[in-house]
Amino acid sequence: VKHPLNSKWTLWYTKPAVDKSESWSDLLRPVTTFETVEEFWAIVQNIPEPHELPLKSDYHVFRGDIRPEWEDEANAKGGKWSFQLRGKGSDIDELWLRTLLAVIGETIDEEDSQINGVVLSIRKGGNKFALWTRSEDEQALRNIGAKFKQVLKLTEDGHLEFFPHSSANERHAQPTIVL
Ligand code: M7G
Repeated sequence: VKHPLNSKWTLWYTKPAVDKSESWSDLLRPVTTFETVEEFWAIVQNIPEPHELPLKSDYHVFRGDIRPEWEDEANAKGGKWSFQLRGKGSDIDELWLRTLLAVIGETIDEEDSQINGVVLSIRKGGNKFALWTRSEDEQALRNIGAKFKQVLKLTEDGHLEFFPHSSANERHAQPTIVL
């Protein structure tokens, strides 16, 4: 018996650039699609864990046909809740799995799905987790942010930041909400 998820999801991978001529769209590729719990676990068991990924790579898990890009019409009016893991001590593999389960299990926003996808970015300055949302509705975002903090086991305030995609190209974009 297979246990269907609420949505179909696609895992995308951004590979690190080897030289500067490679653009964002050269590096981003869909890897696989899943729509049941069983398919999800089969994928998780067969892909590198976050701690094995190279610097400057990303995993993206997005709903249905939504591309993990600001330009996709589902993302255009939304933004992301972003958390940067600083220092050692946190288990990135565990936090990523907890985040994925919360997203595909739809436990973060139970009513209408504000969440389009989730991104893990492997970066020198600290790995990042980002939850991409459909809109900028502040109350909905605060509710989602509070749940995301629980998933990431964040006990203090000030570590979760919301950035609208409309500011994605600004050099010194400031978060519009901090939790
Ligand atoms: P990032 O991974 O969001 O930031 O974007 P970080 O590396 O500082 O952690 C890195 C670069 O990838 C951006 O400056 C863009 O050139 C490109 N890029 C990232 N995203 C998410 C997009 C996107 O959605 N659309 C386009 N066109 N480029 C993107």
